[in-house]
Amino acid sequence: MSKVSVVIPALNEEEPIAGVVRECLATGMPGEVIVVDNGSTDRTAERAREAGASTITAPRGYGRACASGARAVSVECDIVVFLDGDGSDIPAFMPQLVEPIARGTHDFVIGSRTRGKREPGSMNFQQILSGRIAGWIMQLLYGVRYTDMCPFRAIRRDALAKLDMREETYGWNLEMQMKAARAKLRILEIPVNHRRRTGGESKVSGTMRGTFVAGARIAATLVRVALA
Ligand SMILES: Nc1nc2c(ncn2[C@@H]2O[C@H](COP(=O)(O)OP(=O)(O)OP(=O)(O)O)[C@@H](O)[C@H]2O)c(=O)[nH]1
Ligand SMILES: [Mg+2]
Repeated sequence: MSKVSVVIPALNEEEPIAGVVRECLATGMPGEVIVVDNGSTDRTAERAREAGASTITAPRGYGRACASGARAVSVECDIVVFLDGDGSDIPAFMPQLVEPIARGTHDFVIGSRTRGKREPGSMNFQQILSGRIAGWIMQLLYGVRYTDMCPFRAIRRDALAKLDMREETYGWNLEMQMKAARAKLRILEIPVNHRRRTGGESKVSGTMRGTFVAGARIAATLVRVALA
């Protein structure tokens, strides 16, 4: 039996976080759920613990949160699952992400929201388009097929450790996809449904500033990793 650890980056998500943790646990898959609190000023950590997660803190930055979570998993962990803390990813898809790795046929399984059913308003046009464009570029670079930069994904822990992840903010997700392809991991993309965040406020796609900062970081990551 593979041991699954779930890592959830969360910054000021006191409304949605408990539901996300409970839905993860309800799948029966995770041995642990780790919520990485990036210095929230609300009750995110408390709510996460009440729902059954353990919590750690990390400096600001999406990538720093994910990296800290990956370092904090138990020694028995074989598979690390990442998803957002805002309730937009649907934990019920976790078995579909984990099983190909547990069976030994794949090393990295990533969701695709653009191939799944999306609740209206859950992804904006820029997010859909940027995921597609990044996918086309990665196809040219590495011959892989990605249609999204979905945060909901599962990866073998030892494979992740070898990727030497560096991105500290919004480039993290794309960096993992590029490095997984470059390392010739056995990759599978599966459609996952997606919904609007279940409470709280958007930090990225919902604001002009967030969209611009994240977009610039993602573009810089694409160039940096491609040239490395
Ligand atoms: N911006 C930001 N988000 C973080 C950080 N650490 C963790 N997060 C989490 O990263 C996830 C993605 O952020 P969201 O605000 O949902 O961004 P988004 O998905 O583009 O926006 P929505 O459309 O509102 O879902 C959430 O779970 C945040 O709580 C951080 O340092 N900065
Ligand atoms: Mg979100």
